[in-house]
Amino acid sequence: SPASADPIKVGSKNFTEQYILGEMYAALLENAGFEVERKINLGGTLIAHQALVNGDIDLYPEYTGTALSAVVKGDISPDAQKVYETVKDFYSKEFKLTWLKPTGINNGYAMVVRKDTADADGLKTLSDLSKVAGTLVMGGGPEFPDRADGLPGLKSVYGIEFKEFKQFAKLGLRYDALDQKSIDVANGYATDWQIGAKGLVALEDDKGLFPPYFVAPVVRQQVLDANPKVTEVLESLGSHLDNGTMRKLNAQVEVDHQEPEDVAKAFLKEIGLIK
Ligand code: PBE
Repeated sequence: SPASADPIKVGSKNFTEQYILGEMYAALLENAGFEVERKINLGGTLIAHQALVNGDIDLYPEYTGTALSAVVKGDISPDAQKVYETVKDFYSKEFKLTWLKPTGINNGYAMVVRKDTADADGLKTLSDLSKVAGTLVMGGGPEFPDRADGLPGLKSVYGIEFKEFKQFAKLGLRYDALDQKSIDVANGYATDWQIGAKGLVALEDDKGLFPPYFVAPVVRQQVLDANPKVTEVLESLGSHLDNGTMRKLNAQVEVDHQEPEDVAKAFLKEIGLIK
């Protein structure tokens, strides 16, 4: 039985995939006999990170490239292992936080356009986009204007400056706005079900602005020290998740309107990790 009587506080950021992953971590821990407190849907990256540093939560799912760009502010590399080691070392030294092993989900930004836009302007890559960006309206999330892997990176690496940037707190609304042609470009996420379902074109990052974004549980070291089993329990998820699987799970919540907790538990049962 667990060494610590304190509940383990599981957090997440504020979008569907995060709710599902947070619920998976919570269900795995409960299945292993730990008491869990859920603090799902905290807010954006820096809010979740601060909650972890403060001990308001004990763990949440984060993406290696996100930590590299938004927290570590390190040099972008296309090498997934190198990015992982960079953020893991930094978090350990700076915050006493431990990055457990990542899953197979690499959920990076996907700059997407409608097929008619791609056809009209011959767009395949972000370099192609740079030639017409001044005539296009972009829609993105609240973190995108400031993050190094957001608008500043598009400008410095590709010289991309849009006619206008519209901010959307809820990702789903960006896809509606693309449909309605009130925006021309959106910062999709690689695991969004909409990219395939709506026949959108994801532009190739031909100059390597974006790093890899593999997701892993980030956990307070103190909690791992008190509960050594937590590492094994959370890492059991590793090989079972990839982008295709995550897109399907995201659709079960956003299209089929199932609860993230139910989606998470049904998946864990299906792959035999919980009863
Ligand atoms: N991402 C894509 C975003 C969301 C998914 C990893 C770049 C992030 O949370 O940082």
